[in-house]
Amino acid sequence: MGPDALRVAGLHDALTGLGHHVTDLGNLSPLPVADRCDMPAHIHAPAQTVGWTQAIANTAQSIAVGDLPIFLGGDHSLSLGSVTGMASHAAAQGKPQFVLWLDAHSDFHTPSSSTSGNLHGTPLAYATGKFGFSGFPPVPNPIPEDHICILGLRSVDAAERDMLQASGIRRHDMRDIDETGIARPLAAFLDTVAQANGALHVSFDVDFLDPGFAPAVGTTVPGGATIREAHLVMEMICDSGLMSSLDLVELNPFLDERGRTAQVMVDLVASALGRRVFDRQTQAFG
Ligand code: 6HN
Ligand code: MN
Ligand code: MN
Ligand code: MN
Repeated sequence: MGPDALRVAGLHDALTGLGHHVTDLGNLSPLPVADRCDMPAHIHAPAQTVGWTQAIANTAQSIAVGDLPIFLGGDHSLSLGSVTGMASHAAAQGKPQFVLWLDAHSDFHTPSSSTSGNLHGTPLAYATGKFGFSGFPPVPNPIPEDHICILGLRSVDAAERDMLQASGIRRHDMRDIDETGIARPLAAFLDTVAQANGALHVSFDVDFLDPGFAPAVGTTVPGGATIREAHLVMEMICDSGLMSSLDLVELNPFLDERGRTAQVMVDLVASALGRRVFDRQTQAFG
């Protein structure tokens, strides 16, 4: 239902209104997989998630060079496919892949460290290719840890803490953002991506936002980013010209209030893809 809520909220028209040519590939289907899959017993829907991971990674790799795919969710487990698929896409062009993770959570579990059994808590760990994900497709182009930046953290499980601590992932919790503003850590990361001439995948989990502005997500955590902080992130990403792919994930329209979370997400994508009040350099409107 998440992708349809984004469609109904006007994602297509918002982007065509900015001069972009938009193709909706429709809803994907998971590739058929075995009934069972070699994963810990507490993991939910392991075989289906493997099928989705393969389907989404294949689609990501098939995107024409220069096109910018937006993966609409749905569960954040879709990023097992989108991130690894886009990393292969970048590798085919000789470009290093970078990932900006906008989320209250670090999503850095392995299937065995996850206590909830929900695979939406695992995509970043999978994308690094460093951990055991038996039953899942191998990761041909793992993302180096220092190519990953998480912004918005305020809920990290004990096992994730230990693994994150031992990793080179850049991470900024809400306190960092309160103290320095969100622009400073983001600008530093964008600068790293630019220096490396990298491809930038942005994974936007609705729960990055404060639930007061964005209630339509199952894993709300109070104390998140404001609408203005999120727009600034998207505007800076736009100005950088670096974004090559985007996930919009975890939108659950059953939890929304008259579609307002979906509308916020559409407006944020518009900011990432060129909507402006006026140009900062020329001061020209439009
Ligand atoms: N998300 N750490 C919790 C878990 O169940 O592993 C929450 C994960 C949330 C997942 O943000 O997409
Ligand atoms: Mn989920
Ligand atoms: Mn989250
Ligand atoms: Mn997430």
